[in-house]
Amino acid sequence: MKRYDHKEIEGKWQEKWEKDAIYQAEDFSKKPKFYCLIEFPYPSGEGLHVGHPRSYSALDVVARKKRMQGFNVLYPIGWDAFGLPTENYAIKTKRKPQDVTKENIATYRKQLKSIGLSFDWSREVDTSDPEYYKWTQWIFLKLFEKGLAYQDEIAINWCPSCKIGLANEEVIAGKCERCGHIAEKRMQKQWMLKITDYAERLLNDLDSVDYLEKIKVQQVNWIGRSEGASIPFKIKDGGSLEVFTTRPDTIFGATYMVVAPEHELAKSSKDKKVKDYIKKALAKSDLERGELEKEKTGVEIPGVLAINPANGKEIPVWVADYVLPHYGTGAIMAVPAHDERDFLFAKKFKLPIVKVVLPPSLGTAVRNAEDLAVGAKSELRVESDCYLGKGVLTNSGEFDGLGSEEAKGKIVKKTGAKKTVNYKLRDWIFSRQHYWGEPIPLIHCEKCGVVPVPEKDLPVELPDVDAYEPTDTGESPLAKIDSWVNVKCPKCEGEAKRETDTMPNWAGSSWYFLRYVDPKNSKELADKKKLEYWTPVDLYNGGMEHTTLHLLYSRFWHKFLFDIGVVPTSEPYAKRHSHGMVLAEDGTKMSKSKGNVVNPDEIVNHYGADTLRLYEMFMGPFGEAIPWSTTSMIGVRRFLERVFKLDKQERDNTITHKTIKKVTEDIDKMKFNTAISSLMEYVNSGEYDYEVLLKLLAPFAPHIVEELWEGESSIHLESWPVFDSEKAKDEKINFVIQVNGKLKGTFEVDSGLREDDAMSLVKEDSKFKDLEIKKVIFVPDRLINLVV
Ligand code: ANZ
Ligand code: ZN
Repeated sequence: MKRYDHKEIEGKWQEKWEKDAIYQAEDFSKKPKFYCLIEFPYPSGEGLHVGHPRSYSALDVVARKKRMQGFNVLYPIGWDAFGLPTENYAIKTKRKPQDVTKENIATYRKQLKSIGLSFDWSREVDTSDPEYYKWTQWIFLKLFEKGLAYQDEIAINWCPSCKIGLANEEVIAGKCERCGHIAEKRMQKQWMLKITDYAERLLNDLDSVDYLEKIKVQQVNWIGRSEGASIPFKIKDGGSLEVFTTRPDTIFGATYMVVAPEHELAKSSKDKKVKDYIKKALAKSDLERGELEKEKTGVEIPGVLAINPANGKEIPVWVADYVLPHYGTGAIMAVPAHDERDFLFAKKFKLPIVKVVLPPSLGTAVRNAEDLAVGAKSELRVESDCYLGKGVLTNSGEFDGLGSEEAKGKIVKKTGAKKTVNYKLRDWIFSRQHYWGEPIPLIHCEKCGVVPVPEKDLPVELPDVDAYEPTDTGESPLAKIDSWVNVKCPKCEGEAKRETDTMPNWAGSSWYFLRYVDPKNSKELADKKKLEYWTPVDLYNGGMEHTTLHLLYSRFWHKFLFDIGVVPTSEPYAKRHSHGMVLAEDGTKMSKSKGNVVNPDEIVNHYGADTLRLYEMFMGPFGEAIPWSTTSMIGVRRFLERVFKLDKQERDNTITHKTIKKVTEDIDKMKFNTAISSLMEYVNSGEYDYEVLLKLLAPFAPHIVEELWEGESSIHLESWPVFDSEKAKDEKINFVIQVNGKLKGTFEVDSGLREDDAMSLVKEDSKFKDLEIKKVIFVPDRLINLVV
């Protein structure tokens, strides 16, 4: 009996697959296409993390199964290669980021190949390759041409010690990520992209895509559409102050007003206290300022009184940093009886609190609140005299007794307000003052202004220099490289200077999936026919942390490219899924400093790529964070050892058809762990069909099955087993759910329901989802009892 020697087996087949190019996608094939995409990695100096293979193996499973089902699959890979860690490392070691990047990519490529993923390596892209970023720059020029790129003076994070502008992600808890010095705010000219022009479409078109619900919810909240009204308040000595409110019905309770420290009304005050306050407030980040828990601060602007248009009362105007400058009008009417932040503020500064909305009656309020969507619980806070819900008006003159909704419309009319829509979404800050990014392809000419680099001169390549350091002015390091900066103006041929800001590393990743379709095209970003064949992406998997930035940015660029006729669809991804993190054994995040990082190379070496892949798919539900467990990983290895020694036999029995059905459907639902459990049960039953077993296992553990396969060509070119639905049909049973032994309901389910499937049914049911379950008793085909 031969030994399961994973090293020999895996190396041998990886070489053969590569030689035979069996995973190459074919443009325009007659087969149905399937475009399967993972978020391409940033090739950091640290190499691959065991978290990477979780997502890559999962989509590899999907890709391999789809291929066996007769699809022409595109499963590509590339490098998101621009970025700060590389730049910082290069500065520290006095090397070129180009060279460091090349080395890192080589390491990643080797590591990924050792896992046996079925990528089409012939389509590799690298965002830092001038042949690639030529097209990133081209897209920028199109945005500029259409008025969607503009320059603005905005507050950026600034480290006074490193003398450098920091991206938001470089500010950790208010401090510079490099040196730990407190980051300040500083005004600087930045290129901005008008993503806000697309806010409405980015929101509405979520209806047309199949994203996990939690992903949609996050995008909806991030876009933050809010309907309300702009109401003008007269200022006693002339002028007016416009506020944005979602609750015009509370206007009789507006006992003071607040403007943001950036607001003209605040800035024009000569008062020393006001001036001092503004200075301090401007140094804080929006995040710090917006927090509800934070102690409220503010000062009254002396000599300024506003007139409440509803009742003619004179009310004071304050400046406070809890009002943000870029939302609504940067000014509010404060209604402390019905808004929590206003309430805390009014308590602290002893401002009057006037109740103007009563809960319809506590009973109905409770019921209504329960009917409301997520987050509505706070509506119920009646405690501390601050009632946030809608209700019946009181202390509101002629409007007393009206319901909130009806009153809103009438009050908007009476006060001469306008209905308005606001978005939380801000324009995208697109400038970075760094070296290692795509140069923004613009030229500044004294005579002609900002002139785009002509298309024929793209790419604007980064200058090849031995050393570059941050400047002390906050400008990009490129600003010091005279030979690169000084150019002729493309319009008037006079002396001009290049733009020295570079793009953020969200740029290259906003369209890379389009380049995979046609990676070597030198005439356009991708051939139109190929785009029509391959796009949209059928399945895109990535981390939840990319939901609001990357996912929204790339949807925005895609919509823009659609509008100018470059791509055939207005949405880039038909379906979006996300994976959970792989945690350290103790349940904490793996980190170098804690020394709890599992190195995938070692696992591949000692246990084999198939074990790593199968274990990562088996460790738990794909969407959840799961701690690494060496013990269960070894269990998975034992399973493969067992498979290696199985007898060859043929069976056409019920369990075979049921297993095919279960594995097929579970892969479609991305429930990889339960698919693997059923394969384990299939082996345990002893009644397996050997060929069927190998084929079903092929997407998960591609090397070992290839070794065991005795067909003429690769098992991965075989077709996926099909089941006879009659034979695979389950008997229906009434499955009982108990809580603490009491009957709480029944589900009609297929017999043979497993415990984890029963638990997911229970969790999907709103009746049970908030229970704190202490223990679960599971009786197969009869009941599940939750002890709480
Ligand atoms: C009066 C009022 C009474 C409000 C009340 C709320 C409840 P969303 O839903 O997030 O859009 N607001 C307006 N502009 C602001 C700014 N620049 N900074 C901080 N807060 C601002 O929130 C809209 C509400 O947030 C507005 O409605 C306003 O407070 C406040 F019982 O006006 B409201
Ligand atoms: Zn010029």
